[in-house]
Order: sequence, then C-alpha cells, then structure tokens
Amino acid sequence: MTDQWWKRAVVYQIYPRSFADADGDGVGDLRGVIDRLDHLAELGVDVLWLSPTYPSPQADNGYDISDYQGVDPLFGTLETFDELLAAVHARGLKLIMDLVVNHTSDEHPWFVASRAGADNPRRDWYWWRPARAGTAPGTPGAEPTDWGAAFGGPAWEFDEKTGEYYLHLFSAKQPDLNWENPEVREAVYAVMRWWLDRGVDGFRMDVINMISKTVNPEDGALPDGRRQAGAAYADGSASYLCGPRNHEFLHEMHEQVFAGRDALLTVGEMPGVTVDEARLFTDPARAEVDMVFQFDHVWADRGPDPRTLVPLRLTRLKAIFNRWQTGLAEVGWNSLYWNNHDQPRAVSRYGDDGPRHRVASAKMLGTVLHLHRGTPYVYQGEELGMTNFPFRTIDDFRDIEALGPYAQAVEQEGRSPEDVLTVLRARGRDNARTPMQWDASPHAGFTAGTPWLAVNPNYPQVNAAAERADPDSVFHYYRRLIELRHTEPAVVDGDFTLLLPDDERLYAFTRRLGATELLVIGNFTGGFVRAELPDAAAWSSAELLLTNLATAPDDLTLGPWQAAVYRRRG
Ligand code: TEU
Repeated sequence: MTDQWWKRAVVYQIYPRSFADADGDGVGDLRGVIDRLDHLAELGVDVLWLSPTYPSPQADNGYDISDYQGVDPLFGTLETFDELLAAVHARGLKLIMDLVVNHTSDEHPWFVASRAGADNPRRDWYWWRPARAGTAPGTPGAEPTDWGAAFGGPAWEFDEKTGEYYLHLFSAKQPDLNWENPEVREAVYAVMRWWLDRGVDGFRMDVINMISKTVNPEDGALPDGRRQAGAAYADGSASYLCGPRNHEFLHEMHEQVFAGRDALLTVGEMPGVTVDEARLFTDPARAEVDMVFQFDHVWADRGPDPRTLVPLRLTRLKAIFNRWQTGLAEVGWNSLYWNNHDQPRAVSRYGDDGPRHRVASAKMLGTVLHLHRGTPYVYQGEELGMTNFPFRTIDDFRDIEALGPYAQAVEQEGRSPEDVLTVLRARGRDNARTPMQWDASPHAGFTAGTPWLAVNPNYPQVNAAAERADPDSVFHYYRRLIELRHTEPAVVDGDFTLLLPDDERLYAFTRRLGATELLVIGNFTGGFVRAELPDAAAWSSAELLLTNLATAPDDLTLGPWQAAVYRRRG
C-alpha cells in the first residue's frame, strides 16, 4: 500500500479568479498565484488545490470547460502554469487540479460535434433524448423528464437542429457527458494522464457522484423526480446521485490513471453522498478515491425545501460530524471543510462576524474542524477570518447559481424577491468569491484595475498584511493549528469520541492515540460556559496546547467563542 501522506496534510484551495490579479484586468490569474506563494508557504499548508483555469466561456466561472488541456488566457498560459507548478514543488508543496468531467462546456469541441447531427460519432457522448411521448417538442412540459437544473429552469435543453433535448444538471452551457460510453471514459482518462505527466499531484473531482445515471433498461427513459410544493421543476437526484456504475467508473479510473503513480491525492466532491457510500468510495482496498467531500454539515441550515433557511443547531451539526467520524473510523477517510467557493463564509455562518467576536470565533471554528480526524481544507481568506459580503440587491451578485434561481423563483414561481434575497445573502456563493484581501490599499491589493466582483468593505481591517504583522491574528493562529497536525500524531491518527452531544453551546471531543489523549472544546456562544465533563478535574490540570483567547480557561470555563486543546498522557 502506498503511503497515505495526505492524512498528515492540510490542503489550501485557491479560487484563481479571486486570489490575486497580476495583470490588472480585474480577474485573478496564475501569475498572481506565483507572486503570493510566500503567504501560503508561511501558513504552512502542504497541498494547493487550484479551481479551474482551463479555457472556458466562464458561464460558471470555469466549471464549464471548453478545452481540458490548456489555460484560459484570462488566467495565463500553459507556460505560466508550468512555472507555477515548478515554484510550488520547489517549496515542497503539491498541487492538485480541479477535474470537471461530469459535464463540459457546450462550446467544447466534443459537444459541438455531438450537437452537429444525430448521426455524428460524438452524438452518444452526451445525453440526448426525444421529447416526452405525446407532446410537441420544444414546448413547455415536453422535456424528457421534469427535473430542474441546479442553476434554474429545466435540466433539458431543446436543440432545434435535431429536435432532441440534451441533459444539463447545471446550466444549459454545461451539458452532461455520457459516462456509459467507453470512449468518453477513455478520453477523460487520457486528459488526466496528460496532467499527471506534466507533474500535477492529483485531482479534486467535481460532482463525481453524478457521473452514473439510472437508465431504464426497457425504454431508455429516465424517470421523473420529486417535486416540492410550488416548485416549477422536480428534484431528479434519485436518478443521478451515486448511480449504479459510480463505483465501477471510479475504480476503472483508478486502474487506468492512478495505478503505478505515487504520492497523489484524489478527492471526490459528492453532494448527497451517504456515510455508507463514502466508506466504499474511500476504502483503500477498493482503489477508488482517497477521500470525498460530503455535504451534510453545510446543508444543516436548510429546511426540507432546500430553498429555505432554518436556524443552525449545534447539536445537529455535532451529530452530523459524529456520524461521519464514527462511520469512517475503521475504513475510509474524511475530508474536513467549512468553506469553499460554493459556501458562505464560515465565520458569518457558524460564528459571529461582528467586530467583537470575529477573530475569536474564526479561530474557534478552525480549531474544532482541524482537530477532527480527516484532512482539513482551508479556503482562501478563511485563514484571515474573511466574512460574508453585505449584498443589497440582486444586481450585487454575479453567480449563475444566484441569478438563474432568482429569476425562476421570482418570475416563474411568484415568490417574493426579498424572501429569495434573504436566502441568497446568507447562502450565496458570491460570499466566498469576493476578492482576497491582501492589504489596506485600494481594492485590498487584489487588483490595480476594477475587480470583477466588489471587495468586501471591511478590507481595511481584515487583510493579510495586517494579520501577518499581528501575532494574535487569525492567520498566525491557523499557522499554529496547521503546525499542530504536523507535530502531534494524535491529531492525525487518534480515534474520535464526541462528548456532550446534547449541549447547544459547547462542541467537545477527545482524540486518543496510544497513551496520548487530546481534549478539544469550542464555545459556540458569546458568553462564559463551563464544560461539565465527568473527568473535568483531571483535564483542568492537563497541558494546554492551544487556545484562542489571552486568558486560559479557568476550571474548564470557556470565555466567549473560546477554543481550547488539552493534552494528557497515560
Ligand atoms: O458544485 C456542486 C454543487 O453541488 C453546486 O451545485 C452548488 O454550488 C452547491 O450545492 C452549493 O450551493 C460543483 C462546483 O464546486 C461548483 O462551483 C459548480 O458550479 C458545480 O459543481 C458545477 O460544475
């Protein structure tokens, strides 16, 4: 078995569009990343994950790819990419690419050929279907199934030329590839080998649990979905999440691409994956992927209708993590994240982003997450405690996932704009996509031009330069947290036991490895709270490894948003 080095690693996600703009066009680029590598090296992370920089019409900020073997001029050239990769490797770091192969752009030559005619050799590379029986093709309701697309509207786009529909689970500019076709799979594997040969260290695989769809063997039809009251379209996910051939495809990919190559990292993004499925996906003996991104904890604040918000309960959050920690304790491995380019900022969502508690609560959240068993992911700006953006109207958003569903909700479903905006402000992906805040100069030092998305107005206070100069900053705390994983084996391999499962204020657990035991406590409130642990007396005299407030907890009484990590031996 190859060394599972990624158990000791921390991954940092770069969203290049918003990281650093070297050429002044308002959009971040690869040169900008090269220029800022010192920041990442100082933070001490081990792996960089680069969100897509391939040629793309940018309908979904690069998650719509028109050429898998290049770099979009917006971000640079293949030469700049090679230079970045060499610079990353020179610092002893690794780089993983975003692999978006559930779908391509509609401008990808594969799809251009596929839509050229029903007899084109590439026709079957995508999901083409006739109109529903007994309907007029191209009219509302004639779509082959009633599924909605993630970015609003139906999941099927009518194509005049051939009178058929193609499937797009995301936007119409992101047609789904047909993984049933072995030529598609071989083409994807060839692309992956090409990047690995170039020196990249692995892949984050976009919605990789959507590549196998249920096909009804009798008539080739896809079944209708489940519909919420008042919704214009249905949820078809039962037909495409963790479908029948998902494991087979990932194992084949492993054999065709990864076998015989060392020291890679593969992580599959899997909305809606269950613990039982994830155990299979990440069982080393099955040779599929190293770890997956599950979504349960980031869906903990939405109601049964996903378009609604419910208050986040700490007990619910803890139960979710506990299920994943225990479910993958013997077999498999967790990835750990609060944030990425699709999620609102953690400090605004789970902490308190007001001036009094922002720093403490950002540090507390980092502590609790990083001390779980699994590989932690830090999303750009999280290490600064960056916050959500004060969006006012829909005009402040750029994200296709905000604009499309807003139009559908307001125009088709007759919902109130203010209600839809309330959810978007709390959960919209643009919260994560505002430019990285480097310093207190105009546009936070992100660009000399006009940023593609407005910089958060709190940048004069919240920025990397200020935090690097302040030993008490979120940045320096994250540095210590990452270092702790590198120096304390119990953080990596220790078992996990949740304490106080019914407590709505404290998040507490232990990690044990041999004679070493760690106790982690996080206070999710702005008040003082005592941890009522059975062996409190023994713990209060244990070594305090890390805390985020100037004063250590007294008798396990934690201050506002305080986190504490204790260690004892024996
Ligand atoms: O995201 C998958 C996903 O589930 C998103 O639809 C959505 O952003 C999430 O539910 C939070 O609202 C991946 C990428 O990370 C995302 O950026 C892409 O837009 C999407 O796939 C399509 O490639």
